Amino acid sequence: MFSNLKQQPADKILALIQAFREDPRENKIDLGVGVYKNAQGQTPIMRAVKAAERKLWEEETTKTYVTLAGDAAFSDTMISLVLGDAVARDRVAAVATPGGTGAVRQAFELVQMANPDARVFVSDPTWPNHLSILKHLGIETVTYRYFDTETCGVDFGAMMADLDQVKAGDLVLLHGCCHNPTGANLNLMQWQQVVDLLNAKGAVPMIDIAYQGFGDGLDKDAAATRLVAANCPEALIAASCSKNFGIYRERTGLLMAVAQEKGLHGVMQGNLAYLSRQNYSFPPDHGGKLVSIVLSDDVLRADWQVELEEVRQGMLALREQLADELRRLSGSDRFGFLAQHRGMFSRLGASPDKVERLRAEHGIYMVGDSRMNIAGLNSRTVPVLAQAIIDVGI
Ligand code: PLP
Ligand code: TYF
Repeated sequence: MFSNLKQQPADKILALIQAFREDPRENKIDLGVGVYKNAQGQTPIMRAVKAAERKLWEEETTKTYVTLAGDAAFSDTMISLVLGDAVARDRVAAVATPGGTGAVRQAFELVQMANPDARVFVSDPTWPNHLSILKHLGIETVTYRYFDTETCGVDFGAMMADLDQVKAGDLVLLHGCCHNPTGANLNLMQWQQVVDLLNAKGAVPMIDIAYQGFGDGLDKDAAATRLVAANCPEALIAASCSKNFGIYRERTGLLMAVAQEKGLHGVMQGNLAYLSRQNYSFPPDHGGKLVSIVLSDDVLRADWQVELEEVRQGMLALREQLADELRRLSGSDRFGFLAQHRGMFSRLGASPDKVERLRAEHGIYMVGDSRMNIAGLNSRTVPVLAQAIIDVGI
């Protein structure tokens, strides 16, 4: 039986981790996988998360099963964090999932159950796992143009022209903030136009929000998601706690299904629980507990927000420094987009051979599509990267 299996293509982002590890050069720079790193290159446990862990260790009295939907305190605190008061709580069904990836996977499965003919529209480019999960599930995928390689911003005209092809019952996947891999995002007026178009067509939006707090701040980063949730008859939202709580390996995410129509809540909640049961029964609980403890304790929450804000400001400062350095070296503003992009990533718009030269000649690792993780830099390595970018002729 197993001899029928074919080798699967490796995840190009994860493969970079290994390649970087094996590189003996001391001054190598890792701008690959999307994990936050501080100036010392570490991914620390956030103070409030550590404190929540201590509290949980002291107070938790059982490890028995929770429910198929996970801990209600986790859902409630996360729904507030992501949606604020944009929609009434009784319009939102939610399940805890293994990471944001689990939420994405289960959202697609829910769509498949609700409408087997649904096509899923995804930005070109998007996070590669979106594409591979859709392919694995056998869901028809259509790309819409998104990134303008000239300006390194969003090609909004092309995006809207492509989204004009959506039909009633299709799903349109959008990144809530901090687009991965490009770093280029819509403004709120553009979001409103997308909402109006989808509503006119009868298509359903799905928001993947994995970087709330990494772009313009917790509320601003959630503004587009809230706009969609408040103004569309139906929406799916996949939220990840991996980055903004720094709990990557705890596998903590939440899938939310919003319907304005009264009476759908029960059936949606039941279907989400059903999907958990088909996949793994009960979702992981530890990470969700940490999140709900942090979010419902005023002192821990305030400390978490301070630390998250430091992370965000640190990445913004690196963006400014890199854009300044490149302005000086290139004598032009053609890299100004780096300071406009938001989140961990920016797509440089360089060809794969230039990305390869950065690795071979300078020991600088980024994804082949020229996506770099800004958090892999520090104030000392920014000038090194800037010089290398100029040297390889980007
Ligand atoms: N969606 C996007 C766009 C991401 O970049 C990520 C990765 O961090 C995720 C979802 C899910 O991450 P995780 O499953 O680690 O929570
Ligand atoms: O895009 C990234 O780098 C993060 C981390 O299969 C990641 O989202 C990368 C690949 C993957 C899972 C997570």
